[in-house]
Amino acid sequence: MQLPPLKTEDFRISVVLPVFSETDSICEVVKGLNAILGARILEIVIVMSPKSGPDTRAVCADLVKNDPRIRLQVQQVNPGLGNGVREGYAATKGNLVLNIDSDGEMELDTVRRMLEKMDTGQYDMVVASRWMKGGGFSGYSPLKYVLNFGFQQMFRILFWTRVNDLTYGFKMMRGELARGIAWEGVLHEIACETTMKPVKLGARACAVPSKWTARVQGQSKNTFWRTFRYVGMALKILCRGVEFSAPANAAQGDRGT
Ligand SMILES: Nc1nc2c(ncn2[C@@H]2O[C@H](COP(=O)(O)OP(=O)(O)OP(=O)(O)O)[C@@H](O)[C@H]2O)c(=O)[nH]1
Ligand SMILES: [Mg+2]
Repeated sequence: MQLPPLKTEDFRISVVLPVFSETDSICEVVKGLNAILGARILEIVIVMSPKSGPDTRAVCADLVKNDPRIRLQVQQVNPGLGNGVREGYAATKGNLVLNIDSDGEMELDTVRRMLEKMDTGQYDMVVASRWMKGGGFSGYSPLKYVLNFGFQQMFRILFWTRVNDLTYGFKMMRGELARGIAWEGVLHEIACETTMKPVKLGARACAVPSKWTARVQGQSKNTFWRTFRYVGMALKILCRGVEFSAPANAAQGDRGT
């Protein structure tokens, strides 16, 4: 596949920010992104779960009130982060889409490194990697750590990619990919799907180091058992390949090239 070149001065970034039970960390993420990306932010699409509590709702409403680029979307199809991210992607208009969690676990400085890679014009997707030198985990479950390591080793070979964090939902990709690929993940497996499908399509992908630090508020919904959904998704993509969402979008035109 080959996407048309995108010049640095033309970057218009849509941020997709899924929200479930967070409050303060949402504001910190928005503030941090504004400091790093500034005028390159076209929009911030907050996709809030319909099950979010009043505190979370109030924080989101406040953010929208204070910045016209921020939109609040209540997730239509529930449950699941996957449905939320898909609705967020579909609503974007930017030529770059940044996917970042609102729980404060993702290192904001990584976005600078993503931009540097995008600036080179050599990549369609830049993925944050906790497994690169300079990245890492702090406060991660030891069992999940071991399982995650094994997953990376196996699927990196099967997908034949240098991207060495295939399960992380923190990434920047071309808008054509975010809106053009038919995403299927319902729960947290969307995190690996959104890297594996572009890689499988032949998108030019690279990774940048990133530190993960366990949240200090709200609850993770990513239970141990959901880990196995990642394996199911990866195998499905390997066996069935990748489909496109709508005939009219740009990525479809690149199919097979
Ligand atoms: N819209 C929406 N957002 C969600 C949903 N579930 C989780 N989120 C958000 O998605 C992000 C990631 O969710 P977590 O449950 O922390 O999952 P995770 O970070 O992949 O998993 P951990 O490694 O355990 O932290 C957070 O910003 C949550 O607020 C959901 O059902 N709908
Ligand atoms: Mg989390």
